[in-house]
Parts: sequence; structure tokens; C-alpha cells
Amino acid sequence: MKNIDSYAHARGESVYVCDMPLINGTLHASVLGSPLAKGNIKSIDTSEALKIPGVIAVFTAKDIPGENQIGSIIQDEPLLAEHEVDYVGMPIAVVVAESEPIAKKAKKLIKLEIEKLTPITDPRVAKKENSLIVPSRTFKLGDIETAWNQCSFVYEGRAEMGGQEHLYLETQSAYAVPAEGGTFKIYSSTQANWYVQKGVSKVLGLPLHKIEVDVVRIGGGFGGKEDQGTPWASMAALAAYKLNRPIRLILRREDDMKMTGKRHPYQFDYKIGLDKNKKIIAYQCECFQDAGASADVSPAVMERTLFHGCGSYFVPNVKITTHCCRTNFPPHTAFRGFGAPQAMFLFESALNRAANELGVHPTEIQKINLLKEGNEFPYGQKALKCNAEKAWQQADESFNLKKQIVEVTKFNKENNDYKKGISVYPLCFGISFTKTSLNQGRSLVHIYTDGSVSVSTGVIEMGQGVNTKIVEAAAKTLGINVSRINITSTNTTRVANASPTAASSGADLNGKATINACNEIKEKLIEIASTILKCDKSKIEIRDESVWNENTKTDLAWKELIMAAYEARVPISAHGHYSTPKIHFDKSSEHGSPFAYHVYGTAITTVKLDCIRGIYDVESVHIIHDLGSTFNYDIDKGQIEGGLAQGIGLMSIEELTFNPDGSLLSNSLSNYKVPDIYAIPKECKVEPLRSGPDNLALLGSKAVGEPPLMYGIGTYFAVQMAIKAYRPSYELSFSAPATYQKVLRALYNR
Ligand code: MTE
Ligand code: LUZ
Ligand code: MOS
Repeated sequence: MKNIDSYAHARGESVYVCDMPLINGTLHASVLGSPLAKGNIKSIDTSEALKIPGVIAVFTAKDIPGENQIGSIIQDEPLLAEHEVDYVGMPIAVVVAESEPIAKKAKKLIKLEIEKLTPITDPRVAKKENSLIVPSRTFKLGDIETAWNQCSFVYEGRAEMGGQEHLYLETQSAYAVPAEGGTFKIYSSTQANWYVQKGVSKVLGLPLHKIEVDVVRIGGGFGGKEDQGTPWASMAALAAYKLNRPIRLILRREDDMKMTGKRHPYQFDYKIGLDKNKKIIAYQCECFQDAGASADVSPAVMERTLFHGCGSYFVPNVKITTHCCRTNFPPHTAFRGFGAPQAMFLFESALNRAANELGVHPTEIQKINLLKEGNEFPYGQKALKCNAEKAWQQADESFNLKKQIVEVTKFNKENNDYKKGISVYPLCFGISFTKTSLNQGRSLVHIYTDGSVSVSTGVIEMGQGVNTKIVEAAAKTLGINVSRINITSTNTTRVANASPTAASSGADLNGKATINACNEIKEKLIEIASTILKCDKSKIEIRDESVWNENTKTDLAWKELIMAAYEARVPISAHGHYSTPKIHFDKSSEHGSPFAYHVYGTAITTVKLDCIRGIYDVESVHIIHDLGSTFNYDIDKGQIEGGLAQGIGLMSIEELTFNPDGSLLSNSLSNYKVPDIYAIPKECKVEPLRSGPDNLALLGSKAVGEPPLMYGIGTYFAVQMAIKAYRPSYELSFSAPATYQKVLRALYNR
């Protein structure tokens, strides 16, 4: 089935917040951010701004009728700065005007008096000064202290990984419309309409039922709209509340880049120990997460770093410690992979270091340390239906790893100015929100009397194709054509308390809820059919838009069946609920079984390095990916290739740079580079892993949203191998991304 959005997308007809027709009287808002990374606010003078013709009002913290608080996990984030500013771009005032350009012009006239303080811009410094957002956490397995004695080789070192700009095509956007009886309807570009509803409710001091949040789709989120759609919707709602006029607030790209949080940069210390057979016996690390100025989802991201500390490997003695460090950057937030890519980059760094010291290709160590069936993760869950070795073997067979390594070696012997590097990256990613209570989904299914079906779920379409998958699940369950089904917007009045569309679990949770709703209706329909046909209901099926009895098609068609059910006054609507069974986690012991299942895979990456200029191409990436049993391979392949491209960007050219004062230097697309058609692999082959369906996945098809991003990690280590081939005395360095500047320096030891 084609993606249901592709036709309208290609024609530019899909509707985003900025495409919505404006209601008469709509005003436009622009937000003034802090010019300083840390300081005490002495005064805010809005008088000059208010003199500009067309300016209606300027709102600051003192105008908030409810609580000036939007923190989701921890209540540490004001909507608008009141006494102090904590990062450059922190919202201080909302200017409302007849047009956005007027509001933008006026905000420059607001006079701020801020006493400048020294910001913290390094997570290690934050840790030293005890500037932590939540207490540090440690996951343990085995006995790390005695394990070092069993090791023949022990290596210690440092590593670091930079953040990443989400660069969703649609910037943060909201349109708040006051309605009858002091209620508000909010259109928001968010991955979490329930979070927006809660934020607005708190800021306005109104109960949740007075706030309706509606999302048709969003123009990409990548995690950047899990928590961070909320402030902009809340500011629009604040202005709508004060002025009783519809308010549109759409961030310009430069403001979006400056004011919103990104993927968390991390600093790391590692220590790895191997026995004489290159078995990894012990692994210890300390991770300094740069959380930014407030919690946002950082504690949850930090938790996923802990869960993925050993990647796709089994290590019997482990100690992983993470610190959630408060710095003076915008609050860093969810980003595809959610703390896991950082953990996995670190483990691969330690492993590559060991391989380099021992003079072997990293694959020799990787292969013998992969997770095996029944191995215990450092949080108590066992690797069941473990596909780590299976994925590696299939990659080896399908893509002839040995031959590829031989060819790279041969190329390097024959060439001086160009060198190649090859790496293998094994993936293991846990599916489920690590916060167990979020693992629930709901769906409202209506069948209308003409036989057409409307489905509304808690999931948000952001380009990942989840709505198409849900249509397919509903059609399969009801036994009808997909053309009969329409998906409506995601709306808090149709599905309440919806978890964010995140953790790659949107399709599983909401698709399964849709199947539950469809089955509830179907049961009633089969009863009606058995009365009409006077036959045993256990023999009845609905398929191909007809009722079948004992495997024979009857004359009772879908439309007639629906009319009969309506006439009989039985419900042909249902609200389905699904919650992932069995998962649990106990934070006090840091043990449990938090994931429904794990997704595995293997990527082989080859890069070609121009050793004169320090630039490189990703020549090929060959992927075996674990989809369980896919039912829409086109969509899944799109997610694999898109995730890979974003992962390559993270590891190669996407570099966030800041001034020492904490302001963002890479604040536009001319100085922040994302992968384009030239940066993606010249050759990308994807093959599904030969595995079976997983019962906890939608129709057996495993979650695919985030895991493939991590295949990009292979790029970094392939580049390291290529540098090493040019300069054999090179000592590997672990500082992602591998920008061309860093690579050039490494080639010439400068
Ligand atoms: N794909 C597109 N096109 N756009 C996006 O914003 N977000 C990713 C992934 N794929 C994203 C995407 C992230 S971060 C997640 S968590 C999943 O999609 C969310 O959708 P799912 O739960 O339906 O997989
Ligand atoms: N969001 C969240 C996530 O709240 N919890 C998670 O475990 C998670 N994982 C990935 C992406 N977003
Ligand atoms: Mo994705 S980081 O879970 O929104």
C-alpha cells in the first residue's frame, strides 16, 4: 500500500499549521529570547515596542494567569523568564501584532536590563560544581571490581559526542483559537497533543477539558516536538486568553535553531578489559550528559543511555554511570535514538580502541562478543529471541564481509592519496517507553451507515507513515478495502491522555488499540451476520468486503451488514485501548524488563577518504535490518534509509558550534550542514533480516522509527580506519562528528 499522504505531499496540498486558513481577527506573535546565557533580570521595558503601529500587546511572565511552569518530568522550566535567564534564546516576552513582521520589528525595541553572570558551558564542569538536574544513576552487572584482575588487556580513555539540530521542515508552530465558554482550540505542530494540552492548562489555570488540541500531521519532529512543541502553543494560548483573539505563532528558522534544544552532547570516560581470547570481560564508563538549562526529557534520555550502555554486546561485568548535568544551553531534548546513540558510540569507541591496541580488525572483537540468546542486559532483562548473531551472519553472507575487507586492504595498498576504511556496526535497540506507564495507546473507530470507516488515534503522523500502517491494520482486521477507511486528525477530545508519538512505539501502541476497537465491533457484526444467515457464528468471517460462512462467500456484503447492525441498534463504534503486557521496571533496584522486544541489525560501511583534502565519501552501506515480519516494506525501507542518512549526518558533518559566551554559532543552514544527496551513501543496500513476526509488534512488524539512525555510527569508525591506513602511527580519536576539519588534522597530526 502506498503512503496515504504521498499524493497530497507531492502536490503541496497537505496541510500544516502555516497552511491553515486564518480566522478573521487573527493576530501574530513573535518571541523575544534572552541575549545572555546566564543573568539576573533587572528590568524589562516594553514601552517603545508598544508604540509601533500594529503592535497590540507584549506579554511577560507577570501576565500569566496560571502557573509559569511547563516542566514535564521536573517542574524546573518557566514558560517565560521572570527573575533570571538561563540560556541564550530563553523566551522572555511575547509580542503580539497585526502581522508577524511588525511583531518581529517591535521585539527589537524591548529594553532589557540583565546582570551578566558566568554561564556553565561544559558538562564536566557542571558535574564538578554539583549542577545536576537529577541524582546520578548507575547500572551494574557482575562484579566490576574483581573483573579487572581477570583481564589480560585493559584500556582507559575519553570520548565525546556532539549534539544535533532536528531541522524538521516545519518549524515550531501553533495557532490558538478562543472558543465559547472560556475554552480554547489549539492547532499545534507537536508530537504530543496531550503534553500541549497539559502545558496550556497549567499556564492558563484551566482544567484539561477546556483545552482541545488538534494535530492533522506535522512536518517532521524527530523528537524535537516531543516536549518542545508545548512552550510555543502555551505562549499562543496565553495571548489568545488575554486578548480573546486567535493567535498564530510560527518560529522563523533562525529563532527555531537558536531557541530550541537539540540532541544531548555527551562527554565520556571509559575503561574496557579483555581476556587473552579477546573476550570483553569488563566495561566501565561515566557519561556526562549536557542537559541544558532545564530538565525537559533529559532524565529519560539519560535512562536510555544506561539501557543501551553495552550496545549489541554481552559483557559479564559492567558498571555504567550517568550524570544529568545542568548547563546554560537551551534544554536539550528527545532526538531519534534518545540517548542510545551516545551510549553505543562510546562502547564502539572503547572496542575500537582495544582493537587498535591489539592490532586486529575491530570485527574480530565485535563478532565474538555479540549478545547471545538468554544473555542478561545490565538491567536484568534477558535477550530473548536474540537476533544479534543472526543479523551479523546474514550480513556476512549477503554482502560478503570478508571480500569487502580484502578489497579495502587491496585498495589501500594500491593507492596513496585515497584510502578506504570499512566498519561493521551491530545494532540492538529496546522498544517501549522506558517509563512503563507511557506504554498505552487508544483509538476511536466509527463505522458510518454507508460502510465507510473513520479512525482517530493518539498517534501523530510526522512523515513516518504511521497513519498508513494504521489504515492497513484496520482494513485487515475488518476484512475491508483500505479505501473505505479515513484517518482523522489526532485530537484530545477523541483520544484522551495520549502518550507522545515517540520511542518508535506509535504504530505498535495505537495500531494495536485500533485492532482492539475493530475486533470489538467485528464481534457484534458477526453476531448480526449469524442471525441473518442462521448459522453458527464461530464459522463466520468477514473478508474481501463480504461475510463468509464455512469458507464460502455469502450474499451478505459489508454495506448491508453495517445497515443491518445499525437497524438492530448494536454499536458500530468502539474505543479501543492497548497497553503493552508484562513490561516493568523498578528504579530503586535498577532492574526489570522494560522493553517489549529488541530490534537488531548489522550495517557494513565503507568510506573513501581523500587524504589531501580530508574530505570523504560514504561509498556504501549494506544493512540487514530486523523488521520482524513487515507488512509495508516501502514505508519501513524509507525509515531505514532516512534514519541512516540522519545518523551519518550526526557522525560526520553536522556540527553544533557555540561561542564561549554560550550563544549558537551554527545558527543557519549556511553554517550547519546536514546530509544532502551527495552526503548519503553512493550505494545503500537494505535487506530484511530473515526472522519471524513478533507478537508485541503491530501485525508482527517491529518498530522501525529510531533504530536505523544508529547505523550511522559505522561511518565514524570506517573513517578512523581510513585515517589509520594513511598514517599508521595515528592513535584513534573518539570525538564525533568526524568533520572534515578534524579528519584533515588527524591525517597530518596537527
Ligand atoms: N520519520 C519522519 N519522516 N519524520 C520524523 O519526524 N521521527 C522519528 C521516526 N521517524 C520521524 C521519522 C522518531 S524520533 C520517532 S520516535 C518515530 O519516527 C516516531 O514514529 P513511530 O512511533 O510511529 O515510529
Ligand atoms: N520518550 C520517552 C522517548 O519519554 N521515553 C522513552 O523511552 C523514549 N525513547 C525514545 C524516544 N523517546
Ligand atoms: Mo522520537 S526521539 O522518540 O520522538
